Order: sequence, then C-alpha cells, then structure tokens
Amino acid sequence: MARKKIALIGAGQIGGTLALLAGIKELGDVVLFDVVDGVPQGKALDIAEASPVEGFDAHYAGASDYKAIKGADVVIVTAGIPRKPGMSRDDLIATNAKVMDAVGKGIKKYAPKAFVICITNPLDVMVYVLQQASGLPENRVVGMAGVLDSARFRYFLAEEFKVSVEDVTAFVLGGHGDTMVPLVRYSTIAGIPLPDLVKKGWTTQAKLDQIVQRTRDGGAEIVNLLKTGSAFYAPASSAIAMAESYLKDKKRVLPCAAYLTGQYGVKGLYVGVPVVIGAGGVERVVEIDLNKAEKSMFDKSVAAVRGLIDVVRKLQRGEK
Ligand code: A3D
Repeated sequence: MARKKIALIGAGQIGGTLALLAGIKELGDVVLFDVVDGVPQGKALDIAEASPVEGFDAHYAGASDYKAIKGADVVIVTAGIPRKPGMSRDDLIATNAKVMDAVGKGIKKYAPKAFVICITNPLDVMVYVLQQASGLPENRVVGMAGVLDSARFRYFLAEEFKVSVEDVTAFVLGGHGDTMVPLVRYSTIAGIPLPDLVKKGWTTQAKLDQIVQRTRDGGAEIVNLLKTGSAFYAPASSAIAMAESYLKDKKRVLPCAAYLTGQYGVKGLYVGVPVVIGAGGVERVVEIDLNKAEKSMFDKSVAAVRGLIDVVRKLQRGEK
C-alpha cells in the first residue's frame, strides 16, 4: 500500500511542527506549501535530514506551487497571519479570509478528495470560508480548536489534582475564543466528574473557576509570553490527533469546529462540538444535554461566530 500524502498549507511555526510530528508518527509523506519561497523547501529538507536519526521513513517536499499538493489525503491549513500581543483573533479576519479563499481554490483544484483541517484564526469563521471556497463536502472540512482548548484544560486540571494528564478528560464546547464553553460537568478525573471532586474537597469551586478562566485565556497567555506570535506546539499536536483519527479510521470522539445542520439548534455554521472522526471524515456530531447556564453560554458563543461571519460576508461584498 502506498504511503498516505499529507499536505501542509503554511510552513510557519505550526506548519513546521506538523511536518515533524507527521514524520515521527509515520502518518505518510509530507508536502509543505508556503507563499514564501525557500521556507517550505528548507523546512522539508531539515526534517528529512532528521529522519535517519529519529528512524522514520517519509518523503518530504517543499513547494510554492499548488500542483505539489496533488492527490493529498489530508490537508492541514495554517496559512495566514497569527496574533501579536494586544491583537484579538478577530483582528486577523480581513487578511486571513483572503488567504482562505486562495487556499480553498487550490484544494478544490488539486486535492478535492482530501480531509481538510483548518487551524487559521479566527477559526470558526476561517473554516467556513475555506469550506465555501473549496466546495468540498462539509463533513470533510473541519476546524481544529476544541482539541487544543480541552488539552489546555486537561493539563491545568492534571496539575491541580496532581494526577496524570492521561486520566483527565475534559470537554470544551463553542467557538474558539473568549466565549468558549469549558464544560465542568462533563469533565472528569478517571470518570469522576469535577463537581464531585469539589464536593470531596479535592479542590475548591473558586480554584476550578480560575482554571476555567485560564483555559479561556490560554491562547493569550502564550501570545503574551512569546511576544512574536502565538502557540504552535500544542496546536500542531492537536491537529495531528485529528489527522491520525481520519487516516487510521480510529473514530475518536474529539471536540472540533464542525458544520451543524440543526444539531444544538444551529444550522449552517461551524461551531465547536464533539464529533466522531473516522475514514468518513466527520462521521457523527455528538449531542449532549446542556443545562440552562451552559446553553446560554453556548448560545452566546454561537452568536459571536455568527457576528464574525457577517463581517466576512460584508468584506466579500466590498463593504466596510
Ligand atoms: P506563522 O508562523 O506566521 O505561519 C503562517 C504561514 O502562512 C507563514 O509561513 C506565511 O508565509 C504563510 N502564508 C501566508 N499567506 C499564505 C498564503 N496565501 N498561502 C500559503 N501560505 C501563506 O503562523 P503560525 O503557524 O504560528 O499560525 C498559523 C495560524 O494558526 C494563525 O492564523 C494563528 O492565529 C492560527 N492558530 C490557531 C490556533 C487554534 O487553536 C485555532 C492556535 C494557534 C494558532
């Protein structure tokens, strides 16, 4: 069986990390694409030269021509500009919407059968623009945000409870942004819901609230430390988990920005919800019951995504 082909659109901080992880996990051959000529070729060669040391077999190429992504099985998109301190994810909208349009057309022409994962911010809107421009079925275009947000939540919880990250499951719904909804009720330590652990005195409600807020601000915390860009190691790991679930038909249940057709009362928008990812792409949207408070947080998050889609539509019509 021939190796799978993974195309990475954008060879910046996340793109380079994706390329290395795809090799180490032997997910397939890798093509790095970027508009800056030389960078994708340089990173491809550098990582290929690490392969004898790390002991993985994968072919690496770098390109500035979309032809190179021809026939890709998975496309991961990070093209665009990241945040700088003081910027919100939404400040990136005008520039990155144009980039998504170009990338979508490239995918449509050369990799129309691919499973596409978008990482570019503002995520819930960019994945929408990318799907529209590519014309690919909605269940084969998803956004990565929830895996990262819940990984941050899991890490903070593991630190608080002094347990392995592996035994912490966490649930995050909604848009990737300040309105994300970390769901405490559905997050557990080895199956024990967090509210029960508060009752048992493992932590306090105040501490838990702080962790929820730190999760919401997780991206900004890294941006403020780095000062030159945004997080890239954990975002890359998160997208690779999604790609792996598709390529190996693992059918993992992962929170992703998925296109909703009525689930959670939402139609025609990408919003962060738990989905099953397997060989069929997004095979199922998992619906859970939300209480009044959770539903109101979720609705606020959906309204924020809807507002940004309106901004993009105005930009596309040439209005200010
Ligand atoms: P960066 O290192 O700047 O890489 C972006 C790359 O895109 C650069 O190499 C650019 O040359 C390239 N690029 C720009 N325009 C095009 C184009 N038209 N076609 C192809 N390539 C192009 O950024 P990064 O890798 O740190 O971040 C990439 C994106 O991911 C940004 O929009 C971030 O905001 C976003 N991001 C999202 C998350 C989520 O959880 C959703 C987390 C972290 C970063």
